Amino acid sequence: HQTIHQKDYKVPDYLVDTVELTFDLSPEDTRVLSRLAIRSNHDRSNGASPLVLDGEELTLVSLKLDGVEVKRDAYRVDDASLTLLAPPESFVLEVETRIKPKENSALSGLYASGPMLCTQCEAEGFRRITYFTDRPDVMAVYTVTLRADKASCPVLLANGNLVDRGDLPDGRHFAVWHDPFKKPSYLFAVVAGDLVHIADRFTTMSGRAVQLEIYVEERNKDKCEHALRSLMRAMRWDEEKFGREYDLDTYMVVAVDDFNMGAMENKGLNVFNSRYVLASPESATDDDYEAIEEVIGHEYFHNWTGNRITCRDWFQLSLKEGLTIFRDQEFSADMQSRPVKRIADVKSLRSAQFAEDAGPLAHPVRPESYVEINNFYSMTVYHKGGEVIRMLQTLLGREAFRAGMDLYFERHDGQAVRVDEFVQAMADAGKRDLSQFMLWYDQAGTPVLTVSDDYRPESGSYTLTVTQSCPSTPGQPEKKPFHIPLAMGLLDRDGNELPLQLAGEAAAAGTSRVLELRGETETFTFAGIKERPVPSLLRNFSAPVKLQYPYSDEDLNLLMTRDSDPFVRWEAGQVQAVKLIMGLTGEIQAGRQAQVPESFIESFRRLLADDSQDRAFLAETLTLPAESYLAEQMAVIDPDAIHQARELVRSTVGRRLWSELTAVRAACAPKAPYRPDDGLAGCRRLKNLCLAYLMAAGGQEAIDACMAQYRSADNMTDSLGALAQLTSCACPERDEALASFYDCWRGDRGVIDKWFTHQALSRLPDTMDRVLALLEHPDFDLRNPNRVRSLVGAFSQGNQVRFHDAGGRGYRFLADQILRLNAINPQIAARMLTPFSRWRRYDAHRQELMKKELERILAEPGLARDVYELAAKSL
Ligand code: HT7
Ligand code: ZN
Repeated sequence: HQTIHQKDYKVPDYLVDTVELTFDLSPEDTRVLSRLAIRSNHDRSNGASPLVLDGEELTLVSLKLDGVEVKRDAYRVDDASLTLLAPPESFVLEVETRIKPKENSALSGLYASGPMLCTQCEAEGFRRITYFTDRPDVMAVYTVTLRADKASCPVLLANGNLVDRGDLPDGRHFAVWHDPFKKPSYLFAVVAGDLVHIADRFTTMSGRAVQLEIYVEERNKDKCEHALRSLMRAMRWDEEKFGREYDLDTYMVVAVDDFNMGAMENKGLNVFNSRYVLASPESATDDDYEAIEEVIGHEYFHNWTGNRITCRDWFQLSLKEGLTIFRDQEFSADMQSRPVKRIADVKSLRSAQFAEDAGPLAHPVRPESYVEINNFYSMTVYHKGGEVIRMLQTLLGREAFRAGMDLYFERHDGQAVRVDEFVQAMADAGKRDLSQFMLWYDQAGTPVLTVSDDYRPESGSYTLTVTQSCPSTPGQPEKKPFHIPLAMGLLDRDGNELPLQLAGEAAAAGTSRVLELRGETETFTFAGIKERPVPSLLRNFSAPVKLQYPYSDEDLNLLMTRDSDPFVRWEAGQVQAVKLIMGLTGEIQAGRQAQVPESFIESFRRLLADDSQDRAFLAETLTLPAESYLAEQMAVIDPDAIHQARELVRSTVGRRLWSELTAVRAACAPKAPYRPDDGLAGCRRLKNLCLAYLMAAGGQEAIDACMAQYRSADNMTDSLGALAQLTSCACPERDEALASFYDCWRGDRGVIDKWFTHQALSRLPDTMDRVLALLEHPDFDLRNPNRVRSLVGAFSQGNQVRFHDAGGRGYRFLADQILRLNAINPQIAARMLTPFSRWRRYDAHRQELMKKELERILAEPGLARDVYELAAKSL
């Protein structure tokens, strides 16, 4: 398998101005006629370069150049390309190919999903539809004619505007679509099938009417309203926050059940995984509603950050993905609670991206090389990439950042550019030198900030010394210091925020400021400090770094109760919880009696008694760090000891605070029938967290409370809140609830996914057997990515203690499924490999077992590029 390097980028030898495609659609056998207007883009003084068109899994039927059949000795075809040996300066190429959508289980290119045909072209799926220069810097104007059977395929959609439609002989019909915007092939899309839609109109800020349409299968028609409303909110938000207006007359979203990722931002025709469209009050949780709004927003925001301005090459993927993640995070923060959203984003970054950055698959936000680009749709490119954009906003301030965005749009609209062009626009607008900042794109690894301080009462000066370091990552043994924004404040012992005046400054500049770190070690001296302060560091998680400062318990309590920054308040609680659980883990490993200290229980008691706090924020504060995050804190991960220690804390809290938890739960009980937008999602979260602690305490009373909630729930959040607890309880009610849940929801794919997931997440020792049995369940289907994620993904990525069972059954199970998936859907197979990439972090015995499975995978003949790359790099 070949490695592609960023440094080898060359401008394309040929450009394509227009693409005319005609599809004769049928699931078994689709004919694709492509008419390309091509012109040379290279120096031809020494002769014409060959034109290499990418193509995979295609049957070539005919090839004409300017209307004349191309002679057999003038071109070459292999299983990855079609090469014209010496094409003229400018010409029209007509290529006819045939493809088999129904056999396409990789879900890349044109494939069948339920009663429809749809496409997925990012990153390199267009070449599975027709021969083309399938790279993002070749942008063309597309006209697409779709022909299909009218009865089975009444809806025919493609990008842009519908310009013609009509009937054909033999019960067929056609539609012609034209997209006036130049676009790269990865944004091409068609959808054809028996679909219905709901619609509304949106009037843009300049007064243009846009038709919004959500397409689904008939049975889902009443589940689209939330997606449509979310889209309208996203459109308005982008106008208000970034001055960006939608540019076509229609915006279509189609929900499909078989989809490799979350959704796809194809110009004017988004294709969505149905889990990010469909919602009804009975069947969707509060989290589902939030996720739909976020993903709908994300794909919409791509229209400017990704589509109007796209990537020059795939190494620049974070140009569109990091920026669009940042935009969707800001959108969600404005739609709900900003602090709670920030905490959720930081939690997921620290659990998953930090782990990626610390392992064998670590790569920079802008990778230097890849074997399979699909493997780089990673937490690093997306979420660390989003943090990099956020740091720019923190460094420049909101106003200059917005000016930088405007300048970027003004300079590069219609172009395929690099990350450098984006950062240059920011540098110019903010009048800043951002050359050192670019290291965030090109150096992998999570920097560690070690902070120490020194207070001098005699001079009233307080000095912070910050040292940064970054561990080696594959191919990058040494790192240069990063340019890091460190947002901070200082608190006196009563929790008052102190004015911040750096030595040499004439006056204090507020009580919160951003210190800029550039060198390996930096010192900052504050003047006029009357007593030793407590530093409030990394406010709002201003940089994706690990922070080390020797806080005392007293400092943490002060920050937790008094700091003005909600992130720091929450984080102070997490630091305490991590300290506690890691201590208990050590005791358990040493075979000593572990006990939760009284002070911890008391702090939870105080929190539960405080009804002034936002309920969702309180729920976050009372949630213990995830086992995956705790694992990251250990030199050698011991999943059993971590699990036992965390469970000990949960059960102690449950037992000792039984009445407080019961009271808070009762106070959160619903007073009116459920509505997803009733503003009580935080209440439901807190209530279900209390129930989880009660269940951790054990006993029939908790089980009865769980069953009562399960039976009486009028919404999925509460129903699952109870079911999730019952699945980890060795009691007859567990099977009763699971059976009743299945009977109630069989046929609803999204809900049955949850049924699989919660069984896979069960903490009970028989989980592996249950998962193996579920593999044989008639509803399990390895060809459906959501189902694979719901069982195989949930078990191996969300159930540390059972997956890492020292007997190695979890590992064998995962390797078996990866090998089966390799032949069906390599992208999904590769995604399932993540847990194995962390093998070095475990004890020698588990290392040996995981390594053996990786070797077994690598020995498989016909291993897909996707799986090969990750397995080989992991070893
Ligand atoms: N830009 C989209 C990426 C995507 C994708 C990538 C590889 C394989 C399948 C895929 N489906 C969608 C999604 C997004 O970030 O918006
Ligand atoms: Zn995206």
